[in-house]
Amino acid sequence: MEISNLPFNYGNKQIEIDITERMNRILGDSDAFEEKEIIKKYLREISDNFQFMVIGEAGTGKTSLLKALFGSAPFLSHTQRDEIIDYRYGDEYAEFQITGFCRRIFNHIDILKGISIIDTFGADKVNNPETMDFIKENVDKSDVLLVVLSAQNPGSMSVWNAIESTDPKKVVFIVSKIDEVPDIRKTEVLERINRYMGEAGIVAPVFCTSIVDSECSEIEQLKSYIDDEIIANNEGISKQDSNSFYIRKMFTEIRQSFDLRRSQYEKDKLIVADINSMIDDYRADESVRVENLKKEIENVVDREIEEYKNEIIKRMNPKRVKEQFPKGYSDLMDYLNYVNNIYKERMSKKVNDTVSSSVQTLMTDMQIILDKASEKLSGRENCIGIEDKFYGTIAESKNHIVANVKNTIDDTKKAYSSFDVVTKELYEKGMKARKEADLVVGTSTGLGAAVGGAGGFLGAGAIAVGTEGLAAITAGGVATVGAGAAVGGLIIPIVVGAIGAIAIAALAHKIASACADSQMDAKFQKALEEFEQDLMRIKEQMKVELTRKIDEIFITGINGADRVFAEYRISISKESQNIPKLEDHINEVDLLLGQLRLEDKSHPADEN
Ligand SMILES: Nc1nc2c(ncn2[C@@H]2O[C@H](COP(=O)(O)OP(=O)(O)O)[C@@H](O)[C@H]2O)c(=O)[nH]1
Ligand SMILES: [Mg+2]
Repeated sequence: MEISNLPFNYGNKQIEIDITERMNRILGDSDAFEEKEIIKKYLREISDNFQFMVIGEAGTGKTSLLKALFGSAPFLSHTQRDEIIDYRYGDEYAEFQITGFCRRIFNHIDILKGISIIDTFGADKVNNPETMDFIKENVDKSDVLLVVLSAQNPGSMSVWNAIESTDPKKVVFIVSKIDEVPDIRKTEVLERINRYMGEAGIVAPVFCTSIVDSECSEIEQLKSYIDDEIIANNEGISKQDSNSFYIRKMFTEIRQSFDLRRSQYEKDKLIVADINSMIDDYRADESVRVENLKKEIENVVDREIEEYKNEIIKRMNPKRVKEQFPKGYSDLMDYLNYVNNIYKERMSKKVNDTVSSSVQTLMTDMQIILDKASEKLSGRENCIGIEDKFYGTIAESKNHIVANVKNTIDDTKKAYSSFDVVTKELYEKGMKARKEADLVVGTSTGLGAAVGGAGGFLGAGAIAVGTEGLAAITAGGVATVGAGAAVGGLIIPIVVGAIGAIAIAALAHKIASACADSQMDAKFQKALEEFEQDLMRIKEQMKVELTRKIDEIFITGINGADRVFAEYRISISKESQNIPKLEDHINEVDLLLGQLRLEDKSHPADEN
């Protein structure tokens, strides 16, 4: 709403409410404690509405006068007899019963912003002291008091009583329905009013108005008087004008700080975008590499299982079995477990070597990204000083986040390189320990007997690096969560699915019983075929399990590295929401300040 369209010059008041509310929001996340308090105080002061009030006897044209002054929109003409209505601005229409005789009506009409218009019923109809007190209270409170007198009874006791002790500077008299009064009477009425004013000690102008005369010049004069003499000299409004001088000063300061904050945000946004795109590219490359790795692992499994199968089948010649395993089932079982064990180790090593060489590549690439990111963060310019009155704390917290991310990057890089060493060590240590265990058990109970039990199937355990690896690394000085998360993902043990245990037991059993059978050859053949089928099924399961695990390792690994930047990203993303909102408020305040009419009053702004 253009303030030039307002019926009176209280527009500054509306603008100042808008400015103060926006300044309150602008200061919201700033450090400026003192400024926040000042603005809150202004808000409290300004929320007192600038009050217009009309009083007079019933039927004298009070409501009609309000309509003539403000436009007809909100005013109810035929209200209940004894009712006072307080018209105000609201986001939507609403009504509240303030007392038994006063209703407050909120309308979503711009001209009502910041003001209150009180329309009263006839003062001559007031029949209880409570209502009169309420009227008098509001007469005192009002900033513009319109006293409507009829030509018939300009000396109305009830009206003059109600205004007797009020400040005359805000009072204006209106003789209504002047069109119905002959000219000779008019002079007499004015004389009488002057006399009453003298008696009441009030000096105020009198306007004779008619709402039926569309060109009534006295209505225009009345409006000018209200503007130029009453509103212009209103204390509250002058006070706000001086408040707005301070707001203007505050605004200039915060706008400078905000400009720095925005530049900082723009710079951070670029850094985040660069880091994100590096990681996105990396993810894309990585997914190709992971697919290849999975194929490679599948090939390893295919080849190893094929050789394992051939190794066993080659030996399972009916005649040789009898010679080589004279003790039958238990001998055969020991042998099968022995072969199984060898292949288990072999396959574990191959799978592990293949995966770990890929993990090395992953880490090398990740280190390059982390280096680049770190370089970008080191080159990050600090736009806002931590001593900034408004945004020092924000600057400090952002610097802290950046430093934190850089530290995490360093730790993660360290963890990556120590992972390189630890992996190999643990792998070898793990393998050695397992061999020794097998050997101890093997010598005491016959070759492979122990591994023929629950643990005796190919790849039962974790390959090389188990949870031990994670412990070793996290204990090895990786202080931050980010690093742990990044590296931890790479150390998830690969569990190769169980193969062979059941198949071997079945094979040994079938072959042992076939040896004692007349149809030995045929049974042998059938047992081998079934063994082969079991192996094929197990092989497929193993491939599924391994590829799933590989996905898991790499996804966790990348996500872990990605998380290193999370805090920084989140802070920039929050800022991406704050900046435009603040910018909007700042532009609005700028515009509103330009609309303030301060030219014809003296206030501190003039002194500068
Ligand atoms: N002729 C004439 N009638 C008026 C004028 N002002 C108000 N009226 C009429 O006087 C009656 C009472 O007016 P209203 O504004 O409701 O009076 P209120 O009771 O003081 O609010 C209505 O019929 C109006 O049309 C005026 O200036 N000239
Ligand atoms: Mg009325």
